[in-house]
Formats: sequence, C-alpha cells, structure tokens
Amino acid sequence: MKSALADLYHAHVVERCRTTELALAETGFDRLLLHSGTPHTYFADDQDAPFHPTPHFTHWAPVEGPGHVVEFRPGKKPRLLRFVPRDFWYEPPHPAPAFVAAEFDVEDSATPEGVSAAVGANGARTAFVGGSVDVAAAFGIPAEAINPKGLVARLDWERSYKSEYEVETLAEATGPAARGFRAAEAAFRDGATEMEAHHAYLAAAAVMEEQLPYPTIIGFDERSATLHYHGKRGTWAAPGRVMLVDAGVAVRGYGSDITRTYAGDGCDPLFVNLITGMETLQKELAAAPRPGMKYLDLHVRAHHLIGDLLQRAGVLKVPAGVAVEKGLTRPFFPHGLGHFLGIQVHDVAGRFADREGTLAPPPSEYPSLRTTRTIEERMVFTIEPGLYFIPMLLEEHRNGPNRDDFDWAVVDRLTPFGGIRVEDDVVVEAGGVRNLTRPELP
Ligand SMILES: [Mn+2]
Repeated sequence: MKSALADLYHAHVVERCRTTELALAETGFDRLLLHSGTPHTYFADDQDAPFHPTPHFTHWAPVEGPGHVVEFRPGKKPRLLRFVPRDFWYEPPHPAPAFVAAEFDVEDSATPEGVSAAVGANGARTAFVGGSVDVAAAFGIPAEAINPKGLVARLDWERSYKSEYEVETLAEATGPAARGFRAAEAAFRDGATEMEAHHAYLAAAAVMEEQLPYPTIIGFDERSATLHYHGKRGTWAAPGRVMLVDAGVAVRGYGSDITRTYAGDGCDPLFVNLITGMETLQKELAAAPRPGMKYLDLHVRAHHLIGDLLQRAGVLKVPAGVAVEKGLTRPFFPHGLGHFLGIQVHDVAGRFADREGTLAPPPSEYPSLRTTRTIEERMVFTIEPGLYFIPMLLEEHRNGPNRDDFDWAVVDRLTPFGGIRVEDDVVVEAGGVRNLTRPELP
C-alpha cells in the first residue's frame, strides 16, 4: 500500500517533470542531467568537508551522497543513476527509500566510470546541472550546456513554488526543532553556557551538528546582537540574562529556520518589554501575507511597527512615521524581514523579476532584503523581524544630524542585553497563510 508520503512525493515528481519539460523546451534542450556533487577535500589533507548535495538534485531526489545522477527526458520515466562504491573505509550510501525508488528507473554503479557509462552518449541538447564541471566534461557535455544560465534560472524560479510534499516536509522539520528549542530554553534557565544550550538543542532534536541545515546561532546578552554569531562560548563569569536561539532541523534535504529570544533572571524590565513587543508584532506580520502583496511592503510595515515599539520604549523620541522616513529604524533592524525557505535556508529566486532570472534588487535603503517578489500561493518564507543594539551601527547616529531623536541614556542601558529576533516559517495559501512553526512552538 502506498503511504501518504509516497502519494505526495509522486505528485511532486509529476510536477517536476511538467515544469522541467517546459524549462528545457524554452532553452533548447531535450535532456537534463542533475548531478548530486563531488566531495570537497581540504587542501593537502585526506579529509572531506561535510557533503551538501546539489540543491537541484535534492529537488528531484532526497538521496544522500555524492556522484549520483538524475536524468530527465520529456515523456520518459526519470532515471536515478546511483554511485554506490564498494568501500570498507566508509559506510556506503543506503538504498534509495522505497517512495523515491518507485518514481525512477534506478541503476547502481560501483565506480564513477560505471555511472558515466549508464549516463551514455551525449549530444549538444543535453544540459548538465551541478557543481562538478570535471564530471560534466567526463560525461561529454559541451561547456555551454553546463549550468546554462537560462535553464538554471527557470529551475530556480520553479523552486519558489513549493509542492504539497515540500510543504509537509518543511512542516515535519519543525517538530524536532521545537523540541530542541524547549531543551535549550530549559538549559538557559538552569544557568547553562551557550555551548551547553547548543548541546541541549542537538540532543533534544536528535541530530548531529553536521546534519543541521545551518550552524545554530545561540547568543547570550550582547552576543545576541551579532546577527550570525557562531562562537557559542563554553565559559563565562555569570549566567546569561538574554538568550537568542536561531536554529533548524533538516528533513529530506529541507530545513526549518526558527528564532526565539528569551529573557532570564536579571534582564532589564525595559528589554523584557521589547521582547514581548517584538513577539506581538512578529505574530501580526506572520499572519499578514496574502497573495498579491509585495514582500517589500511587509518589510516596510515591520520598520513602522519596530519604530512604534522603539518610541513607546523611549529609545526613539519621534513617531514611527518620522523615524522610518529619516532611516532611524535601520540601525536597529539592519536585515530583511525574511527570505524564501526550502532546500537552501536562504532559498533561491527571492530577488527574481521573472522566470528568465532578471534580477529585481531591493531598494537602496534596504540592501539586505533577500525577497523582492510579489507574494503568491505556495511560496514558503520566513518572517523574522529583529531589534538589536549594535554599537557599530548606532555610532554614526550618536554623532549625526538626528542625534536628538534618540535617547542615548536608554540606548546605553539596553545595549548590554544585545538583540531580539523572532522567526517563523510560513506558507502562503489561497485564503491566507499557514504558520508552520507556531503549532509546534507557540
Ligand atoms: Mn532566517
């Protein structure tokens, strides 16, 4: 009997066949080879970096390991050509799961030459997508057919629209992450270090560090204001008063991306108010997306809400409208409201204007915004407003023409507590939006 997962995955592969057939026709190809990748060996060493498969390969087949090929030809059953070395040093890849194998003609080879032979002869109308140019050359692919720009843009574009299989996979990646967050919070409240909170997260999520979709960010106090803080200190003098955790879990190659900020004993009540205020405005923003809206408009709305919160807290002395107009919320919220989420944590095509890959860059006042798209059904993105006290960014305002719009005594009082970020993953549906994170982690 077929499982629900097998049915969803079948529909996903049918959709891949349909969109890829169109993309190939538009770009003059009639066969596509997706290569899972080659391990990266560190220079002058015999050790490899953790292996990350080519995302376009994962889009078709959640099969781990290097050297595999998915072959698609319109009208034909796709083939999965697996590289399964006879090896006693390392564990060979597991067989493809039954729900995957059912969608492909699967052929295993013990050597790269065997995979190459299974790929067979190539004409000019075969395209190769993957990072291993040497492998493509060994397959006989001409240079202009290796990662052709127009084709890759179209494949990226289609990844903006998640199938039901992908949405359910991302939802599945939330449960273990939520268990990790609860354990990290408990460790924090018990006086753990950043490193101990990180280990509590890994243990509760039941993952190894290298399986994470991205390195966990666990920062206490002022370190929570370093946007991608990876230090995870193992010692310090006193317990943390604020903890920011930004972490996810990967399932079948798709990762969740969640952030929570916790106040502990000794946190300034004004900073606690800011955390509560950020949670309230984040929930409002996460419920707001509708098909037809521009993501940029949500981002600007976030700046107004944060400006309002900063005025109520006494950090800014001007109303939100004035603060946004003068760019005074930007040092506190220097990143974008969110990004596409999928196989890549910062998923592709967020700044595409069309399926040909024309870029739609963000406006100059918001250079870090990763999503400039009009919101459509089946898009999955994060909603992650932030509010930080980053001395480097505040410096120019402290001595600038707008210095009197800030209460610098309040800024200095709150700076030791670092920053706040609250992040959920949402999928856009016809009637509104479904929050994938909150059901597991309110
Ligand atoms: Mn994120």
